[in-house]
Amino acid sequence: MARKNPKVEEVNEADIEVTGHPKTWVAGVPGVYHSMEPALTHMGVSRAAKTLLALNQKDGFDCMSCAWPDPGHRKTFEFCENGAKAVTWEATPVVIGSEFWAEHPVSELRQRSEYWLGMQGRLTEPVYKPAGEDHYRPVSWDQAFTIVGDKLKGLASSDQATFYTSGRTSNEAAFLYQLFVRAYGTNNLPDCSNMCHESSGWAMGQTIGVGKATIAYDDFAKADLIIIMGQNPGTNHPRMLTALEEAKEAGASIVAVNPLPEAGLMRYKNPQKVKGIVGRGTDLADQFLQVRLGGDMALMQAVSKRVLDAEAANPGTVLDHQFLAEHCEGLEELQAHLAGLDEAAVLRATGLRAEEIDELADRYLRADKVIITWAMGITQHKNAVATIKEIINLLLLRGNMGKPGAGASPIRGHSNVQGDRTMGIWEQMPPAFMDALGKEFSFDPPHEHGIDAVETVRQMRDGGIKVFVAMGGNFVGAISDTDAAFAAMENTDLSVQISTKLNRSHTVTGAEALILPTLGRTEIDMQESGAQFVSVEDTVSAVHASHGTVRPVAPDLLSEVAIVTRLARKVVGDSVQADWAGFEKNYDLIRDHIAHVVSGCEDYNRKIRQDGGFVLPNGPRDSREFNTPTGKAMLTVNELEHVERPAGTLILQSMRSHDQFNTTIYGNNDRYRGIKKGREVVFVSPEDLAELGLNDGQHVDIHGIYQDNVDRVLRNFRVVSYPTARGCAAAYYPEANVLVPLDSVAEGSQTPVSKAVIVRLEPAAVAPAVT
Ligand SMILES: Nc1nc2c(c(=O)[nH]1)N[C@H]1C(S)=C(S)[C@@H](COP(=O)(O)OP(=O)(O)OC[C@H]3O[C@@H](n4cnc5c(=O)[nH]c(N)nc54)[C@H](O)[C@@H]3O)O[C@H]1N2
Ligand SMILES: Nc1nc2c(c(=O)[nH]1)N[C@H]1C(S)=C(S)[C@@H](COP(=O)(O)OP(=O)(O)OC[C@H]3O[C@@H](n4cnc5c(=O)[nH]c(N)nc54)[C@H](O)[C@@H]3O)O[C@H]1N2
Ligand SMILES: [Mo]
Repeated sequence: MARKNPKVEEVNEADIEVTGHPKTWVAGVPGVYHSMEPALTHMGVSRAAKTLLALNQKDGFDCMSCAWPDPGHRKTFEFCENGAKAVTWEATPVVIGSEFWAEHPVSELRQRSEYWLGMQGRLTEPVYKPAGEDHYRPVSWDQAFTIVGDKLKGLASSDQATFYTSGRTSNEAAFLYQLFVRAYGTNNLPDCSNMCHESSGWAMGQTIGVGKATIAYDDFAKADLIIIMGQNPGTNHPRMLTALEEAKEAGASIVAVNPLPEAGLMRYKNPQKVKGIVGRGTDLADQFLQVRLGGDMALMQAVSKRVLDAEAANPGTVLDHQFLAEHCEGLEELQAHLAGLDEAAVLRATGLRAEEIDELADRYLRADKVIITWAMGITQHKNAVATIKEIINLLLLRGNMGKPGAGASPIRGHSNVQGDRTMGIWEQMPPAFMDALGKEFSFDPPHEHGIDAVETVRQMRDGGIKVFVAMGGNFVGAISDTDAAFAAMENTDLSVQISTKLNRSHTVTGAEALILPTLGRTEIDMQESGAQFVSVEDTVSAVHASHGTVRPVAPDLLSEVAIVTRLARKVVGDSVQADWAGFEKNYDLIRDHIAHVVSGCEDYNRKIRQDGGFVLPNGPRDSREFNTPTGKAMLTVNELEHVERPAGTLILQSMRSHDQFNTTIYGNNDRYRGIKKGREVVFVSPEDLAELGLNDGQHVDIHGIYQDNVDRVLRNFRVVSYPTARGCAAAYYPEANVLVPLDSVAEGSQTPVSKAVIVRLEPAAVAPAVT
């Protein structure tokens, strides 16, 4: 079955094609075609059918492309183009053979693109790079565990090791991983969420007592108004478009707030409906607010101010007085603060006209049930936590929480990032969880908080962290300040990556390095008691089972659960009362412990076997209960802040193309934005280009400007004239990470500010070679 040695061509960035304007609609017939085609070519009909037809089905596996929920009424093709890409990328029968490691020194692999690395195929056996050598070499699983085990046991303090998690890890593996790490003696559990929705968790935790969405899937179809902020669902949560279409058909209006006119926000052609194939599809956004980068906080304050003004004009008729009186605190302070809102500052920050903000306020006032969704365009800013608190303020004023069709909805990214957090992957889990964990396994978990993702880089750089272990992900590829991150990783003694496929983090290593290959979610996980399933939680807290459906690509792969249990046996043994060997044989035993430790997961083994799984309790959503120190939802006062840009500079955001999953690059096109055969582009508005004296098609060097005066630069990027908001530019992540300073983080959540880097564009010193 396995196939080896694919020929993968690196792109030549000189060949980039720009095909004019952004598309104004997404996902009709081309969506279906693009969904099926790669799977059929790469996997053959049988493997493609066993994976794609099982995607998001009851006895199949959970799509690993995003955390969007499954509707109660699933269809056979309950997947999207990008889900199909993710599945194909994982379930490909192409594998990396033993000879690969002798042929390719690490120093060579490091020069390769993420695209080339990922296209080499699946990792199939553990490999080890000794200190001072430039090659990995195959080792046995036992040798691999001995190397990590000896290193961890030899450290002077457990806090000299750090244990990263990406968001694809199952609940079962995540629960055991955090148990192992805490039994070892540290809370150093940074995760991808630190770079992602940490700001949402932070702001919502403080204001409403829970860091998760306060809505269920069905609420979309019940809403009168849905405001989508800083999110590009057409590419990153394509199945959300179906929910939005249903909402529209039920009478909802939709507002999109974004510096870019993203195709998926404008019009949607549902491939499962006739009018989606031959008609013009559904117009989605009723209003598009082309906000400036980082201007959302001002926008939310301005709308709340208008709501309060409307109440003042007609007392007793606008606010939800009963809800505010019973469930909220802080109304008077908020009123007093917004009374002094500087409207001129709002217009500067947002780049919008006052009438546009008036229109949004009118829509909000007319709607009884409002949902606000958001993603990275909101969370990855310096003022992200305050911005999300302002979103909560606006919702609370009219009781848009804990009633059908209304609520706050951060849309999570990785398919199980929310579940991993529920299972204890967080460097600062609350005392109640730690107590329950200690009691269940008869040990005393460490009390000091651990370090997050940014702090991990700092401590690796400064020598405090000696061992880096990653459960999935691509840490140095995903974190900010690429050069600093590379140097920090190289300053460690040992780096260990538990991965499905090759990426940058396998090529930038500690002195010694290990790659431990693992099963993916598509694959049958056969253990002593039979085929195992795992469980995951989506963005609306629904927990359900995921069953692999295809044969693993290689016989020696271990599941994530098996890797953690075997490592734990070497390192912590019976210092905690845990049946590590038993867990590997039968995942029900893990779920029995989850049931005792994780609140909301009581009776886990039974509930997870129910049709569709179960939904975790959520105070604000279920009963308007707010687990804050006062027991009330908190309206908060936040000083208006926005991104200032010196003359001659632009604010640059980093975002995803349509052909990638985070650092995984499936291809070099970005269909909806009209880019082909390359990624090294920078999108700038025609007006800004004229002002800066630059032309479409010209090559520029992008210089980051930051207070530490470090020269961060991306060379030779092609300028694309594009209708983005004035003063705002855009480039792709992860390339743009070179420009994001490590210390540029959101206040409170420490999330890297990936959506607002001040840059100066200069004509390229050296133009790229034309082939
Ligand atoms: N196919 C695919 N699916 C994915 C992923 C993927 O890479 N590929 N990644 C997954 C992950 S981990 C995540 S977190 C999500 C990410 O999902 P998104 O958050 O949609 O991802 P980004 O591409 O970062 O898009 C950010 C959007 O916010 C807008 N934006 C940027 N700054 C601002 C701002 O200041 N204000 C406003 N209002 N808008 C702004 C951008 O123009 C862009 O439309 O998707 C998940 N799903
Ligand atoms: N500039 C900038 N930086 C960003 C962002 C941005 O918008 N702009 N977004 C941030 C966000 S939202 C996130 S979530 C992070 C993402 O950060 P990460 O989660 O660390 O990165 P990914 O690219 O998703 O990780 C992909 C790798 O995971 C491994 N993998 C895939 N499936 C599995 C599996 O089932 N098990 C295991 N063990 N490994 C697996 C594969 O080896 C693959 O190469 O990046 C952040 N960085
Ligand atoms: Mo994310």
